[in-house]
Amino acid sequence: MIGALTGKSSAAKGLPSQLEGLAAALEHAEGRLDEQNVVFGRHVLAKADERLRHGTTSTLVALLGATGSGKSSVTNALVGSDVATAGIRRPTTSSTLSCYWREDEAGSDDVPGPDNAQGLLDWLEIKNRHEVADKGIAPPLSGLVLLDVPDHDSVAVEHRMEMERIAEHADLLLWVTDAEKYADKAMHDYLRRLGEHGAVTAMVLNKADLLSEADVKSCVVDLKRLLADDGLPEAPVVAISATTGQGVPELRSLLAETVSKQQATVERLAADTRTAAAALLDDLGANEGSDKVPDKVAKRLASDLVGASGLEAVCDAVAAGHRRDASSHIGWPFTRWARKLRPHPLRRLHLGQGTGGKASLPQASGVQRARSESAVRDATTAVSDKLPDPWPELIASAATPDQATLNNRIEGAIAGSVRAINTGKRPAWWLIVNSFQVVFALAAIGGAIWLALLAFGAYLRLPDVPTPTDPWIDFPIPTDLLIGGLLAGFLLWVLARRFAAVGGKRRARVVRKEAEDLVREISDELVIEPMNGELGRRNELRSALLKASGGRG
Ligand SMILES: Nc1nc2c(ncn2[C@@H]2O[C@H](COP(=O)(O)OP(=O)(O)O)[C@@H](O)[C@H]2O)c(=O)[nH]1
Ligand SMILES: [Mg+2]
Repeated sequence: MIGALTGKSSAAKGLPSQLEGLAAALEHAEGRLDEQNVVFGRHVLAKADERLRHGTTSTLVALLGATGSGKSSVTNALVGSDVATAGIRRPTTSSTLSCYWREDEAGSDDVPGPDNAQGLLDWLEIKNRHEVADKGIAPPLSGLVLLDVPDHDSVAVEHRMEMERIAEHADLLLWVTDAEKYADKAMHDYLRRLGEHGAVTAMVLNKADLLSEADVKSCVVDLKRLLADDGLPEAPVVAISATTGQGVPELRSLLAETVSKQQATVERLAADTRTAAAALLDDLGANEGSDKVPDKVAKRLASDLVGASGLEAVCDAVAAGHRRDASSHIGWPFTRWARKLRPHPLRRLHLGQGTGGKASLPQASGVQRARSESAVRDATTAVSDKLPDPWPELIASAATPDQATLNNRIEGAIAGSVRAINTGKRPAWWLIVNSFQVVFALAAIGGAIWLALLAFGAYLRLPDVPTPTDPWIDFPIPTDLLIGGLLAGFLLWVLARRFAAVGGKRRARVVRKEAEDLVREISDELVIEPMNGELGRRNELRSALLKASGGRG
């Protein structure tokens, strides 16, 4: 039973790592988890820091319990003289009485001196101090700082506040109760909140002299059952009588062992850290969802954003623009001028060569905005809908970019892809085709002029000038030149147009691919990465809190 108080020393060894975990968790918990739990966590860290500064050679043992349970009498029984005023109907003071056991005269260097206790009592601002020398009584209690605390059930608020304050800072909580009060609801409510503190909670069933031995036993069994219900099955119960001294040596042994092992301080702080971590882990919610946005969500978002961006229309304009450029450079020379009357497809989108400035893509409108907004929302929902609050909201707010920025960046990327391919450099084969077109056109014009001269000569009734004919079909050469030039130019254009259409499609593909890649980059940067950041923080929070729980979370 006595060993139960120090049975978790291995967990206590992990306190520095637990505190590290809690500190790391609190860095991310701010604004993400319940504010009250965050405040509590900070409070635990600060308390641990201050408490550990005083070392663990002294152990603070708080006597807690209802009025008249015998806290003062137990204090006196342990001290061996009446240092505390005991009496039933007495409004106890709101202050705490402290008794600290002086170092053994034969003690070695590692036996704590009164300075350590004084430092702790200064920290707790306890003025009422009583120094105890119990030389000769075994086992020695050197290092024990016993605190007779105001009643747990006091009607005076300041008493209860003092009791809470001491209970919070003590290393070991030694509850004093008796056969009448051990089932007291207020006490068990309090104990239940300290479910992690079994290793630093002990129970004194006082006034055993008023009961038969059998009743004492059954009271102890019943109290243990209640403690187990409170979540403290390991808390030991010692039956004593402060009046007759029965059981006091056992209580002394329990305290002596606790003090000499010097574990209660770290056990207490470890239990507080676990309590704080458990509350924060509870806020964090179940371990659902992954730590990264799935690739398929990122892909889908990019493709939805592409869909909303009007890229399809731009690609069509790129292809049409190329065909149009081809017709004005290698088209049939006699109809080139007519094509120039229609506006260039890319210029209409402000994407033409040398148009610079802001592109105005089709659908750069409320429709586009709504579509891209809903694409972003779909992505955040896909990632966070299984997560508990507040994560869906946190992820949505981290991952929802300024819509104007998102749309402008996407438009800029598309315009950039178009301009990159639309450099104004013409394909080399155009030059060759165009030279042929010039030759064919000149031939046709030459033939026409020749025929016109012949016709004019005939009109003036000039003698016939022999017109040479070709050796193949025996046509007059000027007729060959006119018809052949026109026909060849036209057929060349029909052929070249097919190649230009293929070129236009290829250019549209290049633009589409490049713009899609850029949109994916933009959506990764503005939406996916912020979501990954938030999911990562949630994971870091979880592992930090598990560390703070000492692996017991
Ligand atoms: N019979 C008996 N009476 C006790 C015992 N311990 C305390 N008392 C009495 O219970 C009353 C309240 O004790 P006190 O120490 O003042 O309780 P506190 O209010 O918890 O400090 C006093 O009248 C004590 O004499 C005990 O072990 N046996
Ligand atoms: Mg008292």
